[in-house]
Amino acid sequence: MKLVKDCVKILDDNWRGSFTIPSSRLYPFQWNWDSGFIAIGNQYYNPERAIQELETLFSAQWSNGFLPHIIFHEEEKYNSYFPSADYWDSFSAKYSPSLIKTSGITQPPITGFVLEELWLNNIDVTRIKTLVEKNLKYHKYLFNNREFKDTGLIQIWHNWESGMDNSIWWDSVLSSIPGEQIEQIELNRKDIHEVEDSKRTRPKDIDYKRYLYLVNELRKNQYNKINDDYPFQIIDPVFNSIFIQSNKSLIKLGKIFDIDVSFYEKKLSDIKSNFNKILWENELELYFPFDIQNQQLIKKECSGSYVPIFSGEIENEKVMSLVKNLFQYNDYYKVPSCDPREESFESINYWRGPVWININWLIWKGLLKYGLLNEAELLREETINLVLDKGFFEYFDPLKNSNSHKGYGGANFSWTAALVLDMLKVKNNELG
Ligand code: 9WN
Repeated sequence: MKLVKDCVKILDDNWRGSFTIPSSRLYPFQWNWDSGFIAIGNQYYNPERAIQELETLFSAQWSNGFLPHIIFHEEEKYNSYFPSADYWDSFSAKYSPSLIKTSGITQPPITGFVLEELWLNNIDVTRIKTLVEKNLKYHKYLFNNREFKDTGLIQIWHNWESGMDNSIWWDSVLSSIPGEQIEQIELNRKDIHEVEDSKRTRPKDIDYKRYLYLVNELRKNQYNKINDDYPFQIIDPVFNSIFIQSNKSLIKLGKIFDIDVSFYEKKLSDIKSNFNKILWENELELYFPFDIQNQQLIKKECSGSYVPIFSGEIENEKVMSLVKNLFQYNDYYKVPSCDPREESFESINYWRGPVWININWLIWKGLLKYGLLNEAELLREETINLVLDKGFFEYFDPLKNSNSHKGYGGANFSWTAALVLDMLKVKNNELG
C-alpha cells in the first residue's frame, strides 16, 4: 500500500541512529512527546527503533526525574534552532545530565501510555521494565514539583509544555506579561526561514519574546521552581488527560513487573476526583484550562477541549455532550485547534486554527475506548484523507472551502507519518 510505504519512508529518513527528529531543518533534535507518537508508529514495522527512541529520550532524564522537552543531540546543529542549547543553558542547572544538553521544560507525558502499547506488542520486556522504572520517577517528579495543592493535577509553567504553543488558550496569560519586561529580549529565530508564509503560519515575534521571558525566569531558578508572581501557572486538560492515561498504564505495568506502585495509585485517585471538578464547564459542556494565578477557567473552545476523552476517565454523559459538539459542523475538517467561531481563529496559524494529526489521534483513541465506533471511524477516515490529499505536513487548514492544496509548517513530519500508520494498522490489521 503506497500510503504505508510513504509513512515508513518518512520515519526512515528522519531516523538519526538512535532517535527520530520531528522534521528536518525546522526541528533538528529530539522532542519529548514527538518521540512517544513516533514510537507508536515504529512499533509495527521497526520495534527496535520504537524502544530505542524511548531509551534515548530517557537517557537525557535529569537526576531529579524531570524529563525535558528537547534533547540537543548533535552539537554541530546547536545553533540551527532557536532558542538554542546554549540559550537554555541546562548545564548550569543542578539536576541536569552533564553530558547532554537539554531544554528545561517538559511536554505532555505520553510515554507511560506508549510503554503499555509496546508491551502489548511484545517488545523486549526487560527493556520495557527499565523504562517503566524511569518513567515512574518522572511522574514522581511531576507530583512532587508540579502538583496543584493536593488535587493530583499537574501545572504547566510554559506554553511550550502544553505542546500547543500559541493556542488561543494562552493569550490572556501571555499578554499579561508587561511590555517593558520583553522590550530588551533579542530574537534570533530560525523557524521563520524554514517554512513557507511564516508570517501567517508561525507565532509572531511578540509571542516569541513572551515565550523567552518565561524561559529566562525559569532558568534563573534552574527550571526547578517558580516565583510567586510567575504568570504562567496553568492546569491544562490535555497535559493532565495524557498524564492520567500514562499513570494508569504505568500502574498496570508496574504491577506486572512487581514494582510498588501504591504512591501512584493514591495520586491517580486524587486526579480522577478533581479533574472534572476543576476543568469541566457545565454550561458550555466542554473542558478548559484553569489559570491558577487568576483563579479562573479559560473558556475558549479549542481541540484540547475534547482530548479528555483520551483519559478514559470521564463519565458517559460528558462524553456524549462532547461528541455532540464535536460532530455538529461539516464545513471544516475535524478537529480545528481553535473553533472557527472563536474571534481569534486563524485558519493557517499554527495552533490557532489548524488541524493537528496528534490531537485527532488522541481523540480517536478516546472514542474507541468508549465504544463510539462510528464516530471514531469518521474521524479516522477524515484524518487519513486529509493527509492523503494534502501531504505529510505538520498541520492543516480546517476550512474545506479554502485554497489550501497542501498542509503547513514542517514537511515530511514524523508524527503525522507515525500516527497515520497506527490508524491504518487498526483498520487493516496488517501493514502489507
Ligand atoms: C517548541 C516538535 C515540536 C512539537 C510541538 C510543536 C512545535 C516547538 C517549536 O514543534 O514546538 O517546542 O519550535 O515551535 O508545537 O508540539 O513537539 O515537533
